[in-house]
Amino acid sequence: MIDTLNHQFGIPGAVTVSEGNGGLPKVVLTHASGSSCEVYLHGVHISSWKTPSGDELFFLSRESWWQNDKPIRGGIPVVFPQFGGRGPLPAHGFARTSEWQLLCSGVLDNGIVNCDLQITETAETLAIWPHRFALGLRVMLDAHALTVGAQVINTGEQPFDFQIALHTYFQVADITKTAVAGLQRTTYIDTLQENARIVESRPEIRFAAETDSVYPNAPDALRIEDGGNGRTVAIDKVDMPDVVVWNPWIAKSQRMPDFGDDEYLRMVCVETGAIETKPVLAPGEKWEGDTTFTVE
Ligand code: TA6
Repeated sequence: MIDTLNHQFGIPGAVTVSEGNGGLPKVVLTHASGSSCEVYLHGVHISSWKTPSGDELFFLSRESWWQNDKPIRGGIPVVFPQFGGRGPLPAHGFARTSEWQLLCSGVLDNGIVNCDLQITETAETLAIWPHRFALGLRVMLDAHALTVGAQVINTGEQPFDFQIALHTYFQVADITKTAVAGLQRTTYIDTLQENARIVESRPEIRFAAETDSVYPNAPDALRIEDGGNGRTVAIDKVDMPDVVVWNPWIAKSQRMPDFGDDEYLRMVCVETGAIETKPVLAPGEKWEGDTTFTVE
């Protein structure tokens, strides 16, 4: 299969399809600057995003599973059609454990390297979520930026609502020297305090305990200050109203079998999507949203 995909979608020096961890197929995008990213067909999981000098910007657990019925721990798990345990489906829905189809790859005139992937309903998804849909993801790699665009189309006969998120794990040198900026004055839901609604008073969110906060209708421009690496990642979202900030800290890290006990020290999740405000699609309607990550 990999040779066939490479023949169909490979572009010398820009796009290759190869065997990744666990024998799972992955698409590797390489920009002329030297930046790169890796997208597993399993869960359309972007597992790596590197700067032109080869610095890894995404966190990937050393304990991650690499098997078809489990999500990959790190990078960008795609959450759809349910966020967390907010419904009857498996946590975070089925998109991140589905096998995605590679639709196209290319290099734009401006040098951006891109690929499009998609999943549609299957007998398995219809059995737990009775809706026909097309969920597309477009990955666009530039020298210092990565844009991930999501698209949901209702291809059935009945309206449906859904939740969707890019559950992005960022690698940081030291969580105690890391801050998330841009959420001040936003009211957030603290899932660790019985979903208390609290106005964010901090210009910079810092970490000294488990953090699991949902910011509905958050500002579209955020920043992760990775003080330990002397690096900033800017996050710019369009039509993804909500943000989640998460670090499992010590106890939860110890409860996650696919996450090292000490790995909370080197990661932070800043997630973008539509969670609190569920989009509703009538038959034939389309939802689109995207997030751009820029390393500075
Ligand atoms: O986005 C935060 C969160 O909902 C946390 O509550 C935690 O459960 C995390 O997602 C990871 O969920 P997972 O199902 O991937 O272990």
